[in-house]
Amino acid sequence: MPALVLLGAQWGDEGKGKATDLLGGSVDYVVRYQGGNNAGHTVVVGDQKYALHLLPSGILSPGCTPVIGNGVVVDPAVLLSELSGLNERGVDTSKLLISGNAHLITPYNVTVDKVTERFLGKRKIGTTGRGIGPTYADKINRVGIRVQDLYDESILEQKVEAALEQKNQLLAKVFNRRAIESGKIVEEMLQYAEQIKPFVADTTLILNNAIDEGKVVLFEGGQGTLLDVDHGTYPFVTSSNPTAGGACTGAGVGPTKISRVIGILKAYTTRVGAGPFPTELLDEDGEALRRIGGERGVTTGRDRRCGWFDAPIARYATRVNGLTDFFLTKLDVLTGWERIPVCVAYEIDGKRVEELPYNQTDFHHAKPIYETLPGWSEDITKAKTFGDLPKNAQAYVKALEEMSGAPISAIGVGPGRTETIEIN
Ligand code: 2SA
Ligand code: GDP
Ligand code: MG
Repeated sequence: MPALVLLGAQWGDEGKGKATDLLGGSVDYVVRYQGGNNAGHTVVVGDQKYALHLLPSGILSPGCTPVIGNGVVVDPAVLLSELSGLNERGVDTSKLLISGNAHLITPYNVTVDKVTERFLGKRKIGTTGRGIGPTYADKINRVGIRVQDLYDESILEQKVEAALEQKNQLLAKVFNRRAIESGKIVEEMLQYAEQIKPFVADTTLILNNAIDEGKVVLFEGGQGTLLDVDHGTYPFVTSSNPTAGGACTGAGVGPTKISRVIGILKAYTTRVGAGPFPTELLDEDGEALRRIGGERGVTTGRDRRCGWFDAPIARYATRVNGLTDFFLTKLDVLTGWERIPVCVAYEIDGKRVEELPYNQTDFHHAKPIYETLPGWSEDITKAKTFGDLPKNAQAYVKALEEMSGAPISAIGVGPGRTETIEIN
């Protein structure tokens, strides 16, 4: 199993951090391939809780080399503060590798993100305000600043000037804001350069060599399938490709090298930010899922929207990612419901639709068609094998597996490393 991808099958926050950490002991490299510090990956080790934003979750496994791939956008100030936060807690971060081709989030990208959201008003996306979208926009517009630019002052100056030329006009004319001085930005960026230098490497070469030598490389997705800029609920998406193909472009590894793609799937559904969400619950069930599941943004602290499990979403994730298997998470959160509705298809304009519609308007109109499964009341957090689960919990897992199009190979019954049932 030389290279595998682990990604979110829904709208993010499925428990990717825990799953990556769980595999961390048996992998040599954990690689982030997209997104940036918009991500919030929680890992609970014993009584210690870590919230990782930019760094790969594998950083907590001593034998593992964490890698920030070329597809990631890096806020250098956040990077350094996340590293020092971990160092203070005794975590060794010296093995970190960062691609010289990764793009940098600059202060003006953060400003543009926040100002744009304010400008959109009630049509806003609900971004994390971390400058993610504007940084990817600069990358695609070919005015981005890359990690390697920190080590050539004259190039850095030219690139920052070019990037600011249009932006300053936009900020002045549209948003009525003062121009941003390129000199100040360059000065700030250069402050970070020396501290980051030891980590900068040709990560594509290192990862390809590692795979060829039979080392195990895990690509850790941020956000989730439905937040993918191509395959998600556009425009209510993030500006990168969390789907499996993103691992290839975001790390420089060919698809023939990847043999397993794991979808992390929550036993119910959540999303944070704006956009369609057919099974969303605006009643006390939604409130209970939020409370019991602790559904609050790890980066922004926003309440997550909660709803029942949506099988067309899981099937879609299987399809667009070529999933080999699922890790089902947070099954314990559903303990105590007498009956649990599961969305099996949608009704759209009077017709039954089995698959996620590609048409945005249709998805906005989709009404869930539910099947209701019997619940369980027994505590399942101590379950170690599938057989330890109450019969109705077993039936719930089996029903989800049947509907989702790929086998479930692990089940989360609590946030801790050991609160996992592995199915062979
Ligand atoms: P952005 O900031 O441009 O990526 O926002 C665009 C949309 O992507 C959503 N998004 C997320 N959704 C779930 N979890 C994320 N990470 C944090 C967490 C979120 C938080 O783990 O809880 O703390 O709020 C994440 N990052 C981006 C975002 O909500 C927008 O809908
Ligand atoms: P990620 O972004 O996909 O890594 O997920 P988050 O960390 O944003 O949110 C998942 C939350 O669920 C975190 O608080 C985890 O500690 C927690 N978690 C993960 N797996 C389980 C599980 O099986 N049961 C419970 N109760 N909590 C879990
Ligand atoms: Mg998260």
